[in-house]
Amino acid sequence: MIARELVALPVYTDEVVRGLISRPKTLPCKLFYDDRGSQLFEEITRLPEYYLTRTEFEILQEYSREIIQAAGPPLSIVELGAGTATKTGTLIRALARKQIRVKYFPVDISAGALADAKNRIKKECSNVSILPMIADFGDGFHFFREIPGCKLVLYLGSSIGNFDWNDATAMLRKVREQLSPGDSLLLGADMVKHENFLLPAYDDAQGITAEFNKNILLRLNRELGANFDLDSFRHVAEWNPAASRIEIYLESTRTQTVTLGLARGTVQFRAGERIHTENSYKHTMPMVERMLCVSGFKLETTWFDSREWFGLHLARV
Ligand code: AVI
Repeated sequence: MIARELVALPVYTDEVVRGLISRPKTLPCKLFYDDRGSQLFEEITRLPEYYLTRTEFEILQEYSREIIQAAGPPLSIVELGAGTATKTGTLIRALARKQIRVKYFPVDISAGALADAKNRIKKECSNVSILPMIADFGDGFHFFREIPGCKLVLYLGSSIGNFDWNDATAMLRKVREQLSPGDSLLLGADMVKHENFLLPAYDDAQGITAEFNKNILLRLNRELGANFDLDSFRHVAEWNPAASRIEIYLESTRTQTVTLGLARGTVQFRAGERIHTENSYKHTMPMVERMLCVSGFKLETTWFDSREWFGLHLARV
């Protein structure tokens, strides 16, 4: 009898195969974020060209008191996709000036990121109870029910921009379903600006974004046993004004056949053929208002930086 070794396929295998046999070829951007990808994204947030993180942080530093006043304490802060909570300290401190006991609930899929978030906020803000929650947003937001009292839900970093319209509104609607009158949402959204500023943010001089993009292929080689030759793909970032989004691709520089290892198949590439790996939507105020309204929220106040490049939008249920 032949002993066969059973090998568990990564959970994303079907999605990857479907994406690579479709026209145009696609890969889901959630695959960016393994340990190396998360590290590269942290590096991106510090790049001179990547204005998003810095600009949002400036708005928070300038307006945290106003934001907290508008949200209306007493409340708890819940941060979706908190990551390592690099920007949240100022808001928490502003709330701590208004209310004796502050509870902060960072929510993320990564236990490692949550541990970092807890340590950071503990150092930056005294007298705050930090209650990390591991959750996959795909499973909904039922865990909100475990959080008593009024909530200010943060969804920062323009993470909403990586969802297409239907997925963004479906996600916000699920958040809305678990909130009650008095609760609010603070949504960070990157705004439309000239492509001379947008494109370098997604194609930086040091090539960190290119490495971040190619990390998907490295991950498929490692976890699926695929044999993508990283040197035969180049990083491409384009501004699509009609769709109001930056589009990220990996473009094959030659005709080639890639084997998908455990997924047991091959994929052919023509020279110049692309894999679409990410969209990053850039918003106008009508887009933000409509997105919130369709999801059951009403936009109340927006805080911008001086160039109006990034907006923090406070919405009520
Ligand atoms: C996480 N997200 C908001 C980033 C963005 O700007 O769309 C992901 C990213 N992709 C390339 N650079 C950064």
